[in-house]
Amino acid sequence: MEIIDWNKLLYPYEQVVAELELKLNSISEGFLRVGEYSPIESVSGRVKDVSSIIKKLNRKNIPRDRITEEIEDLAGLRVVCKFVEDIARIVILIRERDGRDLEIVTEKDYITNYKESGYRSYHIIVRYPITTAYGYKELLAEIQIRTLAMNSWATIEHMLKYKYSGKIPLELKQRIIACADAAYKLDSEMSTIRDELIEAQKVIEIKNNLISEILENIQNLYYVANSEHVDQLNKQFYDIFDTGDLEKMYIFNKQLGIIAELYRKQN
Ligand code: 0O2
Repeated sequence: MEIIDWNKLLYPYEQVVAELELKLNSISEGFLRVGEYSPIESVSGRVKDVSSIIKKLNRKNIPRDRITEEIEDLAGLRVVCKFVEDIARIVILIRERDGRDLEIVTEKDYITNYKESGYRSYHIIVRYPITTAYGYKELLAEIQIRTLAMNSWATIEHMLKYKYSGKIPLELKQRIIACADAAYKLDSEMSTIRDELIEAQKVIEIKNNLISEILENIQNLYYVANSEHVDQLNKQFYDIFDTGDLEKMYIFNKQLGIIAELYRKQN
């Protein structure tokens, strides 16, 4: 039997994971930068470990020379979101990239058609192009999209499966299914407060962006203004910051603009 060079086989997948992780995180960052609610709570990635690959090969009777074609999740990305509604938004964002920087191979909706185990998640298998030390490749990756509740359930169930080598006792299995139903109910309840939370998060983001802008403006003033005056303005900002009043911060930022303009003209 030919010996598999696991390092050589899996190394390019590390690049796939790193690039996709960066791109998915950038989507989230983009929303937050403009003070918008991001449907993405967190992104993580991993390359499947060798023992897990061998188990899958044996379980699904896959020939060893077909690993990269048959195992779709050698590169795995997990996108976690707060609400079920966010999943659809993330799916749309990924579909928009189809034919651009990735190609969607298939989608598996385990939310509408949840698994017997109680597993809920939305999977998108993509073909992703990379240029590695070994040349150009198009490799498969699996993007799992799920809510925080679905994720905590799946993480615990996965650990139990591992503990019992896939053969979880019936009584425990039933309790796990009951937990999956409870997680589903939690997601449904959470959906009812989604709009309120989105509004609150938007205000937080707007405030954070405004604070960064003010601090940058104060910093820039040191180049053109008298430093005592800037220190005074700095102190004034911290007083306003303590009040937490967004309106006052807006007005203060506008005043900074006027002051900067006056100094520039004067110089
Ligand atoms: P690991 O250890 O996470 O890597 P298919 O032929 O498509 O039916 P396949 O290829 O196993 O079978 O795909 P499927 O069913 O979509 O599962 C892909 C991955 O989804 C799994 O990878 C798990 O990560 C996750 N998953 C699927 N079903 C369950 C489940 O019941 N519970 C949990 N916790 N996760 C699940 P692996 O290789 O099975 O496992």
